[in-house]
Order: sequence, then structure tokens, then C-alpha cells
Amino acid sequence: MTKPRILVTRAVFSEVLDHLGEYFEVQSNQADEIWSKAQLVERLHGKLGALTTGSERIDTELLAASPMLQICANMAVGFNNFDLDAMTELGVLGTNTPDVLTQTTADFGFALLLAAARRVTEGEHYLRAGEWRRWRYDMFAGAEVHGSTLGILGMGRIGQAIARRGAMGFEMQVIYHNRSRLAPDVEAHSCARYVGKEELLRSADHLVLVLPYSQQSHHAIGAAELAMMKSTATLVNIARGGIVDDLALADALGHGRLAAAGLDVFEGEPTVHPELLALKNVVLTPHIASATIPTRKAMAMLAAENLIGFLLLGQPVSPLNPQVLGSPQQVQRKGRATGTPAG
Ligand code: 8YV
Repeated sequence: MTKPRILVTRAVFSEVLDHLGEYFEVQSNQADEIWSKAQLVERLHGKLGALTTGSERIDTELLAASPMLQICANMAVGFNNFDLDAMTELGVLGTNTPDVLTQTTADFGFALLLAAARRVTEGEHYLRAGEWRRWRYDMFAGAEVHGSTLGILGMGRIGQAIARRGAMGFEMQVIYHNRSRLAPDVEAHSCARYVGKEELLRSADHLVLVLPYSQQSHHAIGAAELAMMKSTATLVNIARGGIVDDLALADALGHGRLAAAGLDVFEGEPTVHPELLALKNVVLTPHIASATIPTRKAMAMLAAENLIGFLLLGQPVSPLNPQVLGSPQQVQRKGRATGTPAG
């Protein structure tokens, strides 16, 4: 019997390809070429599933041009590269990779917070430039982290993991704001207190953003919000570019209205706003919060398990739009793939 055909859009661990190869005929991209939309559509021809990353935009145009495609398994917890409404409407399942990256990403949030607040990279650049000639009492004096107030905007799994690190490891008072308040037991486990957004902005010594990107969260931190923050505060964004108005942030950092920032994500990445690049009081990293080998393997394997679970057993592990399962549009796509007309 011929195996179902799938596409893996970017380079991935060879063991993940081997695992997928047990069940599917796999077209991969180990050269890690960046395909145009037309090239992606061309390669999706005849494919039942795709292992995607945040780099591929999955929208109506692509789905309409790929009539056999039934699932896009994103190797990411975030899925703002998916037009999920269009996927649901056109009968295509989307899956993501929750849980497996929570702790690793929370670790990195803290790495950026510490590096920005304690001016780690600024000090390193100074040293490497050969400018360090003597000690001075206030040289690269930064903000206190332990015992300070940690604010978290977006209190999902990663936000909760950051909160616990702050409260238990650094004896911080943790406050959070979220679309909906956590259940009392979850809140207690996170050692965090719920506050309104304005109180969060005004009270936090360090503010970490961990909310998903959507039209509603676009520029959730803009000039007005930055103006409410303490001038001694640190802002960390490990969520998505576009949640922060990067130009307004650069202006606040450049004029001393905010002490420091740590950014792993940017509006229009991989391009970074030149005004941010010119500043010393911002730590910039290339979207690597989940980048450890064990975590990236776990993410890729979970995406693979979603493809296997759904295409072979009809049971995805972490579906984003489970209402698609068994929908007439999805049955129609299945019918096209097997050559059995639906209905
Ligand atoms: C990914 C991420 O590396 O999971 C996410 O949402 O932002 C990162 O862990 C990136 O999206 C690649 O797909």
C-alpha cells in the first residue's frame, strides 16, 4: 500500500524525518531553502499534511490551492502564522506544540530579564572593545532583580513558569494581568497576584510579555503604556513581534523613560528596527527562547506525532481547531485524497 504523502517545510532533526518516514512518503527541505508562497504551494501538491514552522503563512489562498491538504502541524506553540478561521472554514486542522517548551522558554525569559536589568551584554561589549581600564563604583550599575516586583502580561503556561521562577528563585513579588483571571488554585501555584493592566504597568520593576499575538494584542505595549512604566523598569518580550511598538520602545529607551529591554522577537523579524540596533540598553536575541536541542527535538516530535495521530488514526495530540474533525469540508478533503467523493 502506498504511504500518504506529507511535506516538511524546513530543515529538521534527521530522527524526526526517519520517524515520519515509517508512516509517510516525506518530502523534506534539509537544505533549508526559503520557499516563496508559489514554491510552497507547488510542493504541497498531492500532500495530505505539512509540518510547518512559524515562517510559513497558512492562509485561504494557500489552502484553496492545496485541495488535499488536511493538516498543518506547526513546530511552535504560537500559531499566528495560521489563519485559523480560514483553516477551520476550509476543513484543515491546525496543531501546535504546547507544554514541551514551557520550562525552556521560561528560563530564557529570565535570561533576558537578568541580562537587561544587570546590563550583562552592555558590559561585555565595553570589555571586548578594550574600554575597561579600571574599576568604578557605579560602573554598569543596573536594577535589582531579587526582591523586586515582577509583572507578567499573559499568564498561560509560560507566564506561570516565569512567575514561579521569580517568586521562588528570586523572592520577587509577582503580579500578572491576563484576559481572564486564573482559577484560585492555579493562581496560588503560580505565586502571583492578579491586577489590572494599568496597575501592572505602573507597579512592575520588570515586565515580561508572554501573551499570544493577535489583532487584539497588536501594540499592546505602545507609547501610552510605556509612559505608565517606571523609568527604572525593564521590559522583556519573548512572545511575538508586533505586541510591542518597537519604534515607541526605542524612543522610550533612548530618552531614559525606560531603563532597559530584552527582546527575542521583533516587528518584521528577522529585520530589526535600526533605532533598536543603535541602543546600548537593549539586549537583542534572534528568536531563540525555545532553542535547546532537547526542546527543539521535543517540539519537532510533537508536530510529527500530530501528523501521525491525525492522518493515521484521526486523533491529533494537540489540535487548535478540533471542530474541524469530521466536518463536511474536512471529509471532502479526505475524499479528494483517497479518490472517494464525499457525500
Ligand atoms: C519557535 C516560538 O522556535 O513556539 C513558538 O511559538 O516562538 C518558537 O519556539 C518558532 O516559532 C519557530 O516555529
